[in-house]
Amino acid sequence: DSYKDNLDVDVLIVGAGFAGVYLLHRLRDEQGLNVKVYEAGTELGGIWHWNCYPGARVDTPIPCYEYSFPSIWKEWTWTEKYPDWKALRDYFKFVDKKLDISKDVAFDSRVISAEYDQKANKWVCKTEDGRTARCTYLINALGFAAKRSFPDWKGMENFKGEIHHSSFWPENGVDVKGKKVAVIGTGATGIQLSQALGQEAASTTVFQRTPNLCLPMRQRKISAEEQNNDKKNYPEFFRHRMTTFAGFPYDFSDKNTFDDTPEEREKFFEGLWERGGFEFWLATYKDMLFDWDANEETWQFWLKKTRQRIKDPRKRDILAPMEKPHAWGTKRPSLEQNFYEVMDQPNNDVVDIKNNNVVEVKENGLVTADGKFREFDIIALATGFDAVTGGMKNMGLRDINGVDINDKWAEGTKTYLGMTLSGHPNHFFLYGAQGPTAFSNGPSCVELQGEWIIDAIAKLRKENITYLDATKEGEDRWFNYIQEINEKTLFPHTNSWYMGANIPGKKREQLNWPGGFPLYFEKTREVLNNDFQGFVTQPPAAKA
Ligand code: NA7
Repeated sequence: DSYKDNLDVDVLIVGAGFAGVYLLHRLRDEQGLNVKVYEAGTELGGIWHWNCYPGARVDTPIPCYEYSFPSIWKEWTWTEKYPDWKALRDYFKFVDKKLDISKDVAFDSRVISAEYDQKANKWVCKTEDGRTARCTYLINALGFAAKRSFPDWKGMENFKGEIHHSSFWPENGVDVKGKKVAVIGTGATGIQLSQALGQEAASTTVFQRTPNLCLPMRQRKISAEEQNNDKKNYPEFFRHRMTTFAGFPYDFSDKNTFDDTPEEREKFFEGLWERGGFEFWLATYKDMLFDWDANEETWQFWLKKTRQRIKDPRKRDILAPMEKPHAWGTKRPSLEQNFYEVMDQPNNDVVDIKNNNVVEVKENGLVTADGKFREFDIIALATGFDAVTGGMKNMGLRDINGVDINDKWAEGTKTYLGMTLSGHPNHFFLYGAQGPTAFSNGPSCVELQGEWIIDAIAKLRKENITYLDATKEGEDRWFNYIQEINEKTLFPHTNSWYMGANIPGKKREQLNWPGGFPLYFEKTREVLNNDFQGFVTQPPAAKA
């Protein structure tokens, strides 16, 4: 490895997933900067390097879930509308070959501290194994799921079978044939895992705290011919995805729920349902995530569609209960293929742990609060992540006064524009706190924010600005703006990772920008066009 040495570079990027690769390519090859990447894993791909559990696949259809670089999409061909982790890994290998990425990535390089040297005007980052990188610009490209979350059950270490977190699944897979498997959690991951394992293992039992209000994926094969025909529209497609609320190929309707008659509404819902994917979530009536009555209509349609798929009445009442667990769509729905049918099989089961969680792990199984013991050979933890903020809080990041980001964020998350932090000069991050992150998909969000960061750095260099630091006022304004939008939505009423409510002790707050892509673009561009409004610069930015 040629990067086992200390570094002194223009830009250090931390993380080699969609974001890190995008920024490395553009800053290095278009701007001629000296750029290197530190990556904790052993390959490119970010979450797709870590997520290799059975059934892992994207929830965003191609060509939305890929780079808009013509040199890539013109030559790359997928086989499925929603690619799986293996296809994503192949995609990153192809990107690597085309853009020569890996030569500037130091793998096995986990950053454990990042501090600003005020004399040199440089960030100094240290890796776990003692290497140092000094850089003018520091960019965190950690993704939103860089820190795993584990339950703190008694006796975990006593389990004699295999126990794996979804994002730490063994590379060579786990042989579940003839085995009794427990899946903990029903987020996007838990649904995919149990759908896959439920067709392979002797039995799969899902421990569900909150039902996932899943949507039909409508997966299908896509031929090379079909893709080649579509490619003439790709430039327009990539332009369009940036103009939608969530960076998807569709957007909310201009109508409110009750603008339509019940018959029209039923027909509209049917159409969304049949087209599948997130259309029922993100191409629906524009008041669905704002108005309780509107939301109820969506919920009732979902309930009817889903309950009719589950024959076992007990399982039906757990997986799709008559009582609404939370406003529909305020947690990211999982896209399933045959999850409900798989769970309905007599050898599979679902346990409602809402008021009866696991309290102890024995050497051969799990005990729930009611004292019941269930025997298992394999436990799959699909318990998610300290999402959105966990990654940045986990890398020893300090501001110019030495204040740790954990202390800075102890009373609540503050950022400016979801890309910078006060007291962190020349430091950018993306696909994290207070950006469109959770209400989006990786590639789209990365290109939206990445483009801003690239333009900001270009402007700094052009105007010979050596120091760019967000003000506290800027952070407060961004924070208040998020609250203002968020309070109008139904999101704050639900416990979700969007709200930081999945981690015990984590402050409950909207961690994402809930205003959609177009408004985000407008607000962030305004700052660039107004000489870094909300930042302190040295020397002061030139007036336009
Ligand atoms: P999520 O969406 O955070 O899901 C985690 C699941 O695990 C969720 O159902 C949780 O229940 C459950 N959970 C978490 N901790 C526990 C404990 N201690 N006991 C029982 N159950 C628990 O993570 P995913 O990996 O599925 O997906 C993350 C995102 O990645 C996803 O939205 C996609 O965008 C891709 P809860 O719902 O909190 O009651």
